[in-house]
Parts: sequence; C-alpha cells; structure tokens
Amino acid sequence: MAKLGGTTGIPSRPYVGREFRLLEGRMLDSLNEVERNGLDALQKVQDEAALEAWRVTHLGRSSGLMQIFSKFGQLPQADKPVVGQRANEVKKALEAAYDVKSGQMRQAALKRSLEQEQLDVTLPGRRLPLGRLHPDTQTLRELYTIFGEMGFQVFRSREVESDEYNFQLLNFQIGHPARDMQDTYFVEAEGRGENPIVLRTHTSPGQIHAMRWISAMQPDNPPPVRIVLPGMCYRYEQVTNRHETQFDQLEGLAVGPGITFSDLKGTLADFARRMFGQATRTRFRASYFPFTEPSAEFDVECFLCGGKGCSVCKGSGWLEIGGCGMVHPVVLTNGGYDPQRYSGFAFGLGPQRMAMLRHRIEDIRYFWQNDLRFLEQF
Ligand code: FA5
Repeated sequence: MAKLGGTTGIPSRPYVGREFRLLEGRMLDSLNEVERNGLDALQKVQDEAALEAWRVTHLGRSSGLMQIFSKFGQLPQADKPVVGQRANEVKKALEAAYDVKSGQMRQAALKRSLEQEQLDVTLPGRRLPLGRLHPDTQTLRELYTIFGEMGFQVFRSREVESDEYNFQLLNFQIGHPARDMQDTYFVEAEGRGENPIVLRTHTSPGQIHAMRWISAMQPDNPPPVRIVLPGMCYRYEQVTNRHETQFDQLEGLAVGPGITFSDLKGTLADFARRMFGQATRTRFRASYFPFTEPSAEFDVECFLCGGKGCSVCKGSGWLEIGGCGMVHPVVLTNGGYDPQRYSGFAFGLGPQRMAMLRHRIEDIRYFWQNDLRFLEQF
C-alpha cells in the first residue's frame, strides 16, 4: 500500500472524494514539513534566547502547526482521525525535541559555569563582625562568678527608688547631713511629701528589698541571706576621670546568726585575691556610712606599682575599691531581722573602678562614650 507523507509511515486512507482527499494529503504534507523544519531549526539553536524564539515560532499560537490545527474542522469526518493523529504526533515530537534541547542547554550552562566560575574552597572565609560584651558587663560577670563560688546569689533590685528606700530605711533620716555624700536626682516630688522618687544613688536600698522579701517567707525565723546586688546608680556629680553621673555598683549582703566583722574581712580579702591575684594585700580604713556600724573603706594594694606608690594610686600604694561595714541594727530591723538574734555585713564595690585598675583605663568617661576604638580593646 502506498504511504502518505513520505517518511511518516502513515497508511493511506480509502478514497472519500477527490477534493477532500487532496485536502487531507496537503495537510499531511504540511505536517511533515512543519516537523522537518522545526527539527532542523532546533539543531541550529545555540542559546537560551534562540531556544525561546524557536518555541514561539514552532509551538506558539501562530506557529505553522497551530495553523494546521485551526483548519482541522474543514476535513471530512472520516479523515479527521488520520490527520489528527499525525498532528498530535508532530506536536509531541517537537515538544520532546524542545525538552531534550533545553535540558542539554541547561547542562551545558551548568558545565560552563562550573568550569569558568570555579569555587576555591581553600580560600579563607569572610569573618562576620562579632559583637562583644561591654567591659563593665565583663567585670560584673567575673564578680558574679567569684561571689557565686563563695556562696552568694545574684539579687536584682530596681533603679528607680523612693526616698524612703534609698535613704530613710537605711538610717539616713530626712535632713541627715550624710545625704550630702550622695548628690541625688529627684525625678518626682510633687504630691509625695517627704518621699519623693529618686534614681537610686547606690545599690544599698536593694538590701531592704531583699531582706523584706526573704524574711517574709518565714517571719518568725527568717532565713539567712547571702546575696550580691548589681546595678546602675545615679548621682548628680561633677564628672571627673574617676566620677561619672551613672556608674555600676555591686552590693554584697550577708545576714545570719553570729556574723562578725572578721567574716567581712575574710570575705573581701578572699575576693580581692581571687580577683587580682593570690599575692594581693588588702586593708580596711575606718569610715562612716549611716547604714553600717562600724564602717570602713576597703583598699587593695596597688598592683600597678606593688605598693611603692605611682600616679594611679596617687603615691599612696593603695587603691580604694568600695565601702563596707556591719549592717546597722536599724537596717536589720527595717528588713525584718531581729538585731538581737541576727547580725550581718554589707559592702558596695565599684566594678568600673576595678576594670580601670585592671586594664589601666585612665578615664571613667570612656565607658559610656560608645567609642568602638575603646570598646574593641576588651
Ligand atoms: C556607697 O555607695 C555605699 N552604699 C557602699 C556601701 C555599701 C557601704 C554597703 C557600706 C555597706 P560610696 O559612695 O563610697 O559608698 O560608693 C561605693 C563605690 O562606688 C566607690 O568605692 C566607687 O567604686 C563607686 N562609686 C561611687 N561613686 C561613683 C561615681 N560617681 N562614679 C563611679 N564610681 C563611683
């Protein structure tokens, strides 16, 4: 039997009328041509843009193939299956060829990029800029570790206080001359009589909050206290290289039956050795705070000059790092502890002053200037 369409292998259809037979033959010829042209053109395609242009030309809405599909309705019913089958074959052949070509091109592009844009895995990576802890925070954390090892827990207290907590309950009565030691930021006074709101001038009001909180657990037999209270303090001061208007303090408080001044001395001397080295010498100088009795300033031997005297210790050989003393009976009572049964010691250290000594920082103002040249050194 004769074959239509040359290479297509489509069998001829029985005679159904000369005119239609011609139309069917022409359409099959056209389909063969569309297929041949499409496949030939695809072989010449070299890049993505040409491939897309080929797709539009050979498979798009205005392509020769689609035009044949649009004439499909003019065929007699009997010829439709043959032409329809062939048209679908051509469409599938072109689509399959397109898929193969586009896959080949993607592979080629990948190969090219692997060859041309080689990745050198031995190159050092780019460092991400890492933040770091502020030197003040580093010092505070070191202090928590040391006191933690000595059995003290961290107790956080508020920065905004009332006059009552900041002064009165600590035995600074209204008009007490010792208030002048701590120039104060009163932030709200109206309508509060003798109890205005203040930014705390020291961490010592935390002693009252902590003692009241702990003693309330067992009012008849309050548990012992062993805590450190860190935090920012505020004073309306003349700013100098050793005085800021805001600075951190670390308060310490131990309350229990039979605590003595030698416990205070032993605790602070041990702390100084752990912080500044085993050979560190310490001394206590008599001082005055309304909330401790007796009171003392706590000095460590200047570890820059070894006690000989230098510009940092101003020739004295000693550096003051805080105040301390035995908790005053009035303060114990205000905290809910009976001074007949309990005693305690307290201290207040300046972490920034310690960091200054350790790192030979000459001016406390560097701490809050946010100058990266300073901060990046720690
Ligand atoms: C007090 O503030 C007492 N509350 C400390 C205390 C607590 C005594 C418990 C007894 C018992 P003083 O004003 O000396 O004391 O401050 C203690 C430490 O805080 C100082 O030694 C210093 O290290 C630091 N300090 C005080 N004022 C400033 C300031 N303006 N700038 C930076 N650090 C300061």
